[in-house]
Amino acid sequence: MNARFAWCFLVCFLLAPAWADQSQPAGSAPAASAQRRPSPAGAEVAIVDIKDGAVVATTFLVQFSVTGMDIAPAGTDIPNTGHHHLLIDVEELPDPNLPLPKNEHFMHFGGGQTEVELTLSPGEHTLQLVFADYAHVPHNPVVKSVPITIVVAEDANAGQTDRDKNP
Ligand SMILES: [Cu+2]
Repeated sequence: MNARFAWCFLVCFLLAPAWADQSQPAGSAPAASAQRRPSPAGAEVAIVDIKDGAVVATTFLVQFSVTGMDIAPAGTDIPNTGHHHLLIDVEELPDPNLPLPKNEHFMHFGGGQTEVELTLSPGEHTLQLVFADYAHVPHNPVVKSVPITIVVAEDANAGQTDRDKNP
């Protein structure tokens, strides 16, 4: 009786720390949703000076703003910070519990950049900003802009918005 109790006690005592260790982030990532960084109420990102329906040249400048949070480069885990992502022709946001993909539809600005000179094919395109943390995972709740549709004109000079880049 006592021996059995002691055995049980020993097993529990030895195994408990092992289970506890598995819940630490050191190993493979557990439930990613628990890891998402919070965003403060009222945090916003926006595309500056390009309105929904705007006609732009094939090469044009897109500038990003963020309010209520600060920019930190990817890999730097500071509360209330993140970096911009420009989503091009993405109809539906991917699972916010996972890092944003990296491809021609998901541009990362992990260096903390706040603008990009884009070159797109003529026709309609959608643009949307999503802010994400040091590990490219969107905050909770997700800080994103309303998607806008732009029309890239055939004529490189048509609709030039900010600067005249084609002398
Ligand atoms: Cu990123």
